[in-house]
Amino acid sequence: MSETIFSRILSGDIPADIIYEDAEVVAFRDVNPQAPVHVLVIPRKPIPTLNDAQPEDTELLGRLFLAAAKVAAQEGIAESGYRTVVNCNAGAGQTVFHLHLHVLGGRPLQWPPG
Ligand code: DGP
Repeated sequence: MSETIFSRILSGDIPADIIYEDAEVVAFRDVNPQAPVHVLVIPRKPIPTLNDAQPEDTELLGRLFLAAAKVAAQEGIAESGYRTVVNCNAGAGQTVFHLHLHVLGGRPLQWPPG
């Protein structure tokens, strides 16, 4: 798989404000935040898009969501509310082709998203 900005964050080549990590996933603040809290939760495993996730990734996908909830609690937005988003492919706005879960909160969020 080709290198991405996120694989370079995982390897330590590029700095990031990492706020949570474990054996499978890493969470860091988005460089271009769209809300007061905007964190990206990524698997250490390089899966380009959600379309590339396989049945053997089922537990890993669950871990991403559990990490997102942990991050939300850590950031104090669990009760007020937050949104998790996965953009899949360019038409949905995906720009970094290493699967990631956006965690957004800290302000009222509109629905539907743009
Ligand atoms: P997406 O559009 O769903 O592929 O989201 C990619 C996000 O990644 C976007 O919100 C900006 C963020 N991003 C891009 N480059 C960097 C970086 O070098 N560091 C950090 N922390 N975030 C980045």
